[in-house]
Amino acid sequence: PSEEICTLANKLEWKYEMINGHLYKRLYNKFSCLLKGGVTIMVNFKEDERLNKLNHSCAHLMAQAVKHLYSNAKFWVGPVVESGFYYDIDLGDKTLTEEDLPAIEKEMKKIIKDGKRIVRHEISKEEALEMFKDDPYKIDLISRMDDESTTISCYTQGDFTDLCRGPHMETVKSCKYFKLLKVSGAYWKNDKNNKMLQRIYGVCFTNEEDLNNYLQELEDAKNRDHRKIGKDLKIFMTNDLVGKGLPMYLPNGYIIFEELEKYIKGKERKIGYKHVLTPPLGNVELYKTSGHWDHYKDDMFPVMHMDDEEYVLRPMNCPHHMLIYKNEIHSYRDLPIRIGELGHDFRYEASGAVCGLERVRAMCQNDAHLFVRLDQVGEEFAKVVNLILDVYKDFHFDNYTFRLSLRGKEKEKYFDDDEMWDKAENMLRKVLTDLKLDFYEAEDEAAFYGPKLDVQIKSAIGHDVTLSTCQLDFLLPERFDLSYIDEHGEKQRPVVLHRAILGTFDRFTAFILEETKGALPLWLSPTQICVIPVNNSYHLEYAKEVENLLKNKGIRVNLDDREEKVGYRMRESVINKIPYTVIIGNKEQESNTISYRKHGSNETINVTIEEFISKLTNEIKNYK
Ligand code: TSB
Ligand code: ZN
Repeated sequence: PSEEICTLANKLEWKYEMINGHLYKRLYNKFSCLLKGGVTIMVNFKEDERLNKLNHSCAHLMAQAVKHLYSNAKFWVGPVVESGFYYDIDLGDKTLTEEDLPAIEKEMKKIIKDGKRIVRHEISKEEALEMFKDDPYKIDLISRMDDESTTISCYTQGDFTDLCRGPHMETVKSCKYFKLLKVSGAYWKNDKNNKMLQRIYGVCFTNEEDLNNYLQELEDAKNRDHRKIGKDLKIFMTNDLVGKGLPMYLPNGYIIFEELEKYIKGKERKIGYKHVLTPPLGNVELYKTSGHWDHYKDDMFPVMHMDDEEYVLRPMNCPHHMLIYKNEIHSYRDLPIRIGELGHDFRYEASGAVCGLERVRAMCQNDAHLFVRLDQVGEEFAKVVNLILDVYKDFHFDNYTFRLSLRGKEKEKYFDDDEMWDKAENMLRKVLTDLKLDFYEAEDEAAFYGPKLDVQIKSAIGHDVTLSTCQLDFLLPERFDLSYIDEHGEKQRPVVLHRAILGTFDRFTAFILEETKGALPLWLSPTQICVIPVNNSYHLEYAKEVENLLKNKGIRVNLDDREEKVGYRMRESVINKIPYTVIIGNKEQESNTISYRKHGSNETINVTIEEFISKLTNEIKNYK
């Protein structure tokens, strides 16, 4: 990108782009900006030459320090990545841990202080082979360089020489503001049959402020990670004995699940959805009929053989819903028919991709299939988009983007019918344009049966994932031979919209935990109120009375009558992100009132119990 674009992009949170006469808007994030069709503009590390060079030099500096500490160290490659650098190192039998990093950092600082120049020199391939003859990794690299006449560059700083294309800073002194971040194992050449090397990650900046800001950002992301919050607040757990990607909701998590269920079903019922319950597995024939077998098998758990039949855990609920629609004859007047389900689905997600509640192998979708006439597609789609916006407003979400997900070039992944795809994609594009929605287009992100409107969000650790989705499908009605009777008594095919507003309860929970940093709104909080009697001998009875009054109103209360100091119990209530902490002491008891503190505030407010209850019920009702 031109310098102009970079400057602009840095200034704007949103990036605008004119493509085929349409204006696209895309949330701009600090490191990369995905425009359309996979064009990625990298700023910061990739675009800033100096930072690039600096991080590269810092990788060499780290390698030199490692060599000082571990004389048997052999080095593979040390590239600059989007946020810093890493180096893959063979340390024999030694497996590094994070505890080894401070010593390496210390040695790096010593080298910086020594302040050697970084000097480039060029040698022939033959000389290089001789120079690195004891280093199989370098020999591997050199051997793959073009031909005998290639000149190879090396960089030397003090007692350390590394093969490198460069460019580098002039002296190691420049690498003053660095930090080693983590270590991990990495197979040589990414092949699990090869030796596991030690990969050390680090980052380097031109000044202390940038480094500190970056480290603070990393720290914030770590604290916002739903896996940490989910553990701290006892929301879910995983255990390898159960299996990868199979989280278990603890009592607190199950309350969130139930509240979300009540919430979304209530909204859906109001606008004409009917909910059903269908089994989470089905005959393979069902998925052969739907097309999942041809296009989605790799994402499914393997077949179970039962008697003479074959069954699979379902990856989606659509086939079941198609048959529910087909169970009755429908008139054009009955449409749209909206069949919703909290459908339990199973997908064989790659083990490296599963992540807490964000990407699981057993999930529960907030799913629905809408059966509509062709002339109702636009209106029904608009209703789904409005429902999404309505829900996001209740949750105060505003960090998301709309993506029109289209078919990609790998045609075998998608149902093969060019005409159907063109029709669906054009129709969807028109619907979105008519809705004046800001969206960008992405190829190879469609479902196998049709294009989608996806709502993309960013997780704390930077994953770009889909939350809500609404999909246009001409295929499944065909495959299941669905019909309705039109006004002339003729059979017609309905169109299907697949949609999930919360996506899955799993991913939604992950997202809301990260958005709120665990401080959930009152209506969703597992424990809504913590009641603390100052002194059990005097105040316990009244505290219990308050507890019961709240409980009778359906409010989730925890009476903390442990023999601990008030300050300690209050702090714990804050750590557990409980929305309101109620303190009961002499004053409250005598005046028949309570004093409360709202999470995040230091103000203590004294009110009557009636006032408090009415405040709470009002807040709950309005999803505050
Ligand atoms: C909307 N048949 C449609 C349905 O009718 C469907 O299954 N669409 S989907 O494949 O896009 O999944 C729906 C939603 O589930 C996604 O938008 C996403 O929010 C969520 N989801 C998908 N895979 C996972 C997963 N592995 N873990 C958690 N949530 C997931
Ligand atoms: Zn579906």
